[in-house]
Amino acid sequence: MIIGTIVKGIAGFYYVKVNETIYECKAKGVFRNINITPYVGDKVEIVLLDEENRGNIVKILPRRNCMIRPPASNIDQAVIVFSIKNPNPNLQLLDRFLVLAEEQQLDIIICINKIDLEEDENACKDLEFVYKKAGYKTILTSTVSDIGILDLKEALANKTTIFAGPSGVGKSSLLNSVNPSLKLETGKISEKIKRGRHTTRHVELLSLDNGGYVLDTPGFSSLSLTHMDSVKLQDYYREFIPYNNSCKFVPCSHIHEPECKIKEMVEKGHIDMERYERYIKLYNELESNEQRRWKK
Ligand SMILES: Nc1nc2c(ncn2[C@@H]2O[C@H](COP(=O)(O)OP(=O)(O)O)[C@@H](O)[C@H]2O)c(=O)[nH]1
Ligand SMILES: [Mg+2]
Ligand SMILES: [Zn+2]
Repeated sequence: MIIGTIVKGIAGFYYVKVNETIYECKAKGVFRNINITPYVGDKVEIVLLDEENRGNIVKILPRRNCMIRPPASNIDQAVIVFSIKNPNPNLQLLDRFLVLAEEQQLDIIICINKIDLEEDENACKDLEFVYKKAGYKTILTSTVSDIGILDLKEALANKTTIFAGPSGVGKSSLLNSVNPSLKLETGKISEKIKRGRHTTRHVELLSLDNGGYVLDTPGFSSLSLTHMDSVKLQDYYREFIPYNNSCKFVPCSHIHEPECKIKEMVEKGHIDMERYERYIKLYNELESNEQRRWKK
């Protein structure tokens, strides 16, 4: 029995890595009948068809988790990359990435890149502090000044990691610094050329030389959370969790209700005020999505 990992899928072919060999496989009709599509990240059983590394996928082993966008399974952790400058951090977007990663129950590392561009050292530290205090592991990096790269590399060893974050923050550059043989394309210009050529974007797990896999995603400038219920949102704010069920009203949205523990903690400075304000904004957005759905 041969078990491998799907590292890439293009036009009906799945590339399955078994040790250091890649097998080009098709998924037999049996999956279509049970309505399962193989995903990058899937552990699969294959049978070989010939001596030329071609095979068939005959079984998908149970998934630990599964994401729709990008379509991938068995992801251990997310590295959410933002840059301190060029582009400036959009914290509303960062919080959305965090909410999505929390929903998927991924381990999370926040990477603040391009710190070489910020003369005021405190600006990086202050941003880092907000998220450290909320309970996140953070890494400050620069691919130009070679800062934080070893820490990042260590965090990726033997794990499957998705790199997420807006376009242009340095995701591909960071991966190249961690593992130079990847030779990923970087820079806005190359992305524009790619789009112009209508090259189809495919999802691919890249192998690192320290046993890890990474998924480099194209940047997102916005993230829709339309599938999410407003009442669930608070579960994805780590700093709220210690006060679960401590409010007078249960459930409590932590917005309008009196004697709300979360509001008290914000007033006392134990929870970051601006992150709480972004929570309210996101909550209101989810709630108005729901009202729109009900009206239909
Ligand atoms: N100053 C500075 N520029 C960086 C750093 N990392 C990446 N860049 C630049 O930022 C641009 C976008 O990088 P890229 O890796 O393509 O970003 P991606 O879209 O997130 O993959 C490129 O021009 C890189 O050279 C960094 O640490 N410092
Ligand atoms: Mg990139
Ligand atoms: Zn409350």
